[in-house]
Amino acid sequence: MKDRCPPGQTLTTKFPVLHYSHVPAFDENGYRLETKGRVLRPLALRWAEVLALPRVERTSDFHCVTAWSRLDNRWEGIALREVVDRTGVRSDARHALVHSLDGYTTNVPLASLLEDDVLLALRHDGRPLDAEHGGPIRLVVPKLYAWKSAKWVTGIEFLERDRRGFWEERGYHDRADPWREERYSSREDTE
Ligand SMILES: Nc1nc2c(c(=O)[nH]1)N[C@H]1C(S)=C(S)[C@@H](COP(=O)(O)O)O[C@H]1N2
Ligand SMILES: [Mo]
Repeated sequence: MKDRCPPGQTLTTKFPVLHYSHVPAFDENGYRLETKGRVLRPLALRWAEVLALPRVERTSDFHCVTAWSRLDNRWEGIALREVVDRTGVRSDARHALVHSLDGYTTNVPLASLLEDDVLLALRHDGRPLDAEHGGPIRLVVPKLYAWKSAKWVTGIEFLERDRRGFWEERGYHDRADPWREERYSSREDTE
């Protein structure tokens, strides 16, 4: 297991809940999953259209910057790549800013979003995703610290230049690779 536990992390089988504010109310009728910015076809998918997208299943580890890691999470949902293909991301797009219902944002390099294990997850470990864990729809970016895995996702903005999100503006690292312990922005200067 050691090779799956990044430096400074402790394994847990629990699934702690962390967010900066409250669990937002989700309204199926008003919901839209939007893409904007450097795209050929901006999308505004209704909830029924989101549910009709092809599903994939991926098992991956989840590393929170508060030092717990939870192994072998079985996520089921829509491959982020599926959304990227449908919206047609322009060739000058390099970064993405993910937006959520609670006003949360987080930035992820486009290349990281295109990894095969990145999903808009609807189910976790065989059950519908709990609201407190981002249900009914959350991003999962397993290779980065969990604050990049935005809960209650409403949109993805594709950008030429990097733009920091909620925690990245408040002292967290821009990239957030747990294997390099990219926890705090103070480390960005020394790299
Ligand atoms: N929309 C939204 N997504 C969010 C957050 C948040 O406050 N709002 N917190 C992030 C943080 S800091 C962490 S550690 C993970 C925690 O996910 P969990 O509650 O499912 O364990 O969600 C991330 N996604
Ligand atoms: Mo976090």
